[in-house]
Amino acid sequence: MKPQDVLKHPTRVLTTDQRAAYFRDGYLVLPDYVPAAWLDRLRAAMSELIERSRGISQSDAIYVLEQGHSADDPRLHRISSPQDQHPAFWDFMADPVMTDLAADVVGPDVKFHHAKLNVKSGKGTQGFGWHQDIPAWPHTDYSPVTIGIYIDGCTPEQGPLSVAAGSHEGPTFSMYDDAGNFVVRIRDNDLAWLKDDMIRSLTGGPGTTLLLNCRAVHGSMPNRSAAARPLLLPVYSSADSFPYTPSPIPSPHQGDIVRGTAARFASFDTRPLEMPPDWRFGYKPVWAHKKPAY
Ligand SMILES: O=C(O)CCC(=O)C(=O)O
Repeated sequence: MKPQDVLKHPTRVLTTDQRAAYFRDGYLVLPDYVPAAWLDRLRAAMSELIERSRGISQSDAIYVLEQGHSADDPRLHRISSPQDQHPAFWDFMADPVMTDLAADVVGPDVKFHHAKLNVKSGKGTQGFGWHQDIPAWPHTDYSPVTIGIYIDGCTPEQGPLSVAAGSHEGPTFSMYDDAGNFVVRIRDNDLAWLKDDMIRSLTGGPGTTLLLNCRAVHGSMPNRSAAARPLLLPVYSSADSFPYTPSPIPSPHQGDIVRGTAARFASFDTRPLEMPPDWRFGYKPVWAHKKPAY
């Protein structure tokens, strides 16, 4: 669904000014949005998943390990599809606390696409270069929104997600490097337009929630503090927005209508988008994928 059609529906969670800011800037911050009872449940579930990671020594389809990870000192970059590893995460992602919020920016019929939990363990955990998300999972329009929840909050030292305000209205960029690797990073020579005064560094207390349009240019610095910086990142779209490639982070829940009803017709926004690698052949970290030959 396109923004002009979303705007015909009343908001439930956001004020009309907040929704207008999301469509203008491509992102929105809701300080302390997620209630403490949910945060406690999510924290407990995350601890269980981190405990399980003590048993592995190499990144796999679920865990992306950080340098120095060991059974004694679990260090994680990311947990992929946490909603498929612990029921608390799916309960949360399908709850109105999330789905009503998504509905305010994608329309009343809401579809789940995928999720990840960027744990970003403390002490030097790597950041993310400037990138856009939609080139990894193209949809028929640009309704998809990532809703980021800082489970424990995020300080400036912890590598907050940073976004270039208004960049969702600009072009989409290649996520391939010169050697044809899908590196999920915009090349330096495509970033001359990015000025310091456009960059918003999104910090906040526990439960602070970020809405990020799928075209918004964003990234984050390494986590230099001693504490981990877990950021839960479920992705939703309008029900009438359809992915046209397999997902790099697959889930049995992909395509679930978590609010409202399924769509009979697809919505199309034909602004161009470079194709991602072919994700059909099982999981490899995205950056290990090559550009298709064409
Ligand atoms: O977790 C972060 O700091 C950034 C996350 C991000 O940009 C992503 O996963 O696409």
